Amino acid sequence: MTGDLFAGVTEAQPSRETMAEGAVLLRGFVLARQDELLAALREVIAAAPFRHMVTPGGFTMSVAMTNCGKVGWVTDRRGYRYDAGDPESGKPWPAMPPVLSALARDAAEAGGFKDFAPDACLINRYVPGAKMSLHQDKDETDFSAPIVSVSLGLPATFLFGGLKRSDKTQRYRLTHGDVVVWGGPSRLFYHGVAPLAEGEHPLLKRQRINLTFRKTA
Ligand code: MD3
Ligand code: FE
Repeated sequence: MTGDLFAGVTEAQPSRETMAEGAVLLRGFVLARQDELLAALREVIAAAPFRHMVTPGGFTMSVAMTNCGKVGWVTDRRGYRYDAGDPESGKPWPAMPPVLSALARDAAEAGGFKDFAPDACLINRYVPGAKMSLHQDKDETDFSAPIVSVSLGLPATFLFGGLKRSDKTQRYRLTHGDVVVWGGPSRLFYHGVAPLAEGEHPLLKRQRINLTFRKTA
């Protein structure tokens, strides 16, 4: 459909931009399959609703979270970890829907990482004002696998630093349908999300949802 007069809404050609060594931004990568993705996401959220977890330091996170996959990321007063069970329900996390694993695999390949097979998908929900402070993702054991992140709904300002907390941060605006693949040297870079601005997204209303696909073991 390249060159189609009506390209631009859901069939625009995705673009590819390098943010740092190993970090690739694929703008609009989700759009062609967003309906299937959102339908699968709704089922996951019905089975494992969003909740605000507590950090080991005792702070309730402004971002609400849930998971799907073999394991899910959890935090409580005891620490951060991946767990096969949802602590709220006592049941296993919902399985990762095939449309989600296929999206992660295809995006990783487009970013230069073949055969990505995530065992966890952390689902973050931001409402205006919610933020995520600068951190590293290092609760996984295999840092050779990338992390694939998917942004849906309201736009966010993403902060992207370096290997040290004190490294200067770059800012990127991530919008509905964008995917970022974080591998190689960027896998352990500090990153965060600035407080979400007010707004209303046509499909997701007053929220931003971010998916991060991980290979934890
Ligand atoms: C860079 N989530 O869940 S996604 C997280 O938008 C998280 O909800 C943010 O950071 C969000 O841990 C950012 C982008 C992201 C995810 C993982 C990374 C960037 C990353 C791992 C290494 C380097
Ligand atoms: Fe992170």
